[in-house]
Amino acid sequence: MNLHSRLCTLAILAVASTAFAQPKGYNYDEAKVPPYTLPDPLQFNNGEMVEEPDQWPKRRQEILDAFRTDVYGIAPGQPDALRAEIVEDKTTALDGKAMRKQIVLHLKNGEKTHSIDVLVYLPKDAHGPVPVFLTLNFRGNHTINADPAIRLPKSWLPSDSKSGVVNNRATVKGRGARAVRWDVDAIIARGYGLATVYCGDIDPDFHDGFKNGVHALFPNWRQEYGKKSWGSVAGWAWGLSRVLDYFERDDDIDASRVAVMGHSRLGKTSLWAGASDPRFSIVISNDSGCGGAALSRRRFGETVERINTSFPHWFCDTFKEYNGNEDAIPVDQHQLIALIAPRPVYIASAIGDKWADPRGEFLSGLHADPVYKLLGTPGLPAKEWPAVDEPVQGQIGYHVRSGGHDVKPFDWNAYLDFADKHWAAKTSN
Ligand code: GTR
Repeated sequence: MNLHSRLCTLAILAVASTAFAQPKGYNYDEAKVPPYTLPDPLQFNNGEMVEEPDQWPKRRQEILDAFRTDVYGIAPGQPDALRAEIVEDKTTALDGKAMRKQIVLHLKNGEKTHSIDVLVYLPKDAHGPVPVFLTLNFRGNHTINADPAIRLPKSWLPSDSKSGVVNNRATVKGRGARAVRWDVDAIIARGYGLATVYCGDIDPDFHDGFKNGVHALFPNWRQEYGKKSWGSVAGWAWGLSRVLDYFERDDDIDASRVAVMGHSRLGKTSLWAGASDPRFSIVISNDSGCGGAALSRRRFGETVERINTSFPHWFCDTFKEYNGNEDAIPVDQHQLIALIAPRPVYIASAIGDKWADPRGEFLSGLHADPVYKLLGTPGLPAKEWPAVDEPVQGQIGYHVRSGGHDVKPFDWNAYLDFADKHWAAKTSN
């Protein structure tokens, strides 16, 4: 095991052991949340207020710029070239219920190249372009379903014997290892597609000084932007946007109806992807926690200092300046939700996942609601934290599920209901 894998394993063990008990030095007591004042999403940096919807784009840009420079880091635009190699085109799969497509996206910038494997399932009887859930996975496309035809990733994987990883490489033993989190049958049965990419195919999840993965396509970027340069979350989000670039050219996929969904660190990523790329039609974060939907100023569960220490590569280096000083961050995470407005956004929590601060995740939605209302949408149809297992679904959706840090059929069912509601409304427009 190399040093990186060992550090990752230690970090994972540390978090696993704290999933249900209050870790030393971290607050799980609501009464001990310190008083805090959130920055107002509707107040310009010069103190003036946004009064009318047409003033929002200007204020939105201020918030977006702050997240770029102080939280996730500044990412480049499109690379010079993106070529799609269709490795498999609509082969019958999943007992005849679906068609499988596998695509390798070849990215080129200057002399640098990088490739990303995309797996897509579409409903068998689809006529015309299909709306799709696009989501990153933690351990390789082949882990989301036991389907033996899914290509194994060639890129680095963190040590994980349960997912069949040997010497940081995927093996066939990993097939279907994480299928329990992927309700592919339910997605297909509702007439939607599922597309997935292994996050490490975009950027390996360890700290190498922001050099490998898609960062390598832009070798001078870090020199130019320094501590404001993109971290891994921004790299993963950038990769999702490139997949969307490809979807815009694929006649089987309705690129105007793509829901970006992610769990945990990949839920932080789906929020940033949706905030930074307005082409995503619906944005879904599952148990995203600190640096995702949870308010940083509450300092409940995982804190800014802790996340920046355990995972120094996820955010930009500027974010580290707010370790132990959350009140000084120019933004808080409710403004990340507001950046997605007026598009539908769904925030999901789990009651046992205290590390991710479920109440703080709800409060982000609540404090983004004024922006959604200003823009003429119903916003979040709840003023109080909803009861466990009772989803509320307006333009902002929310639920707190029973159980712990995970993705369950309950979560998928809520996302599918949310998509039905919003995409059906769109079709009838
Ligand atoms: C934990 C981290 C969380 C969450 C989680 C995950 O170690 O503290 O912020 O992102 O990892 O991604 O599984």
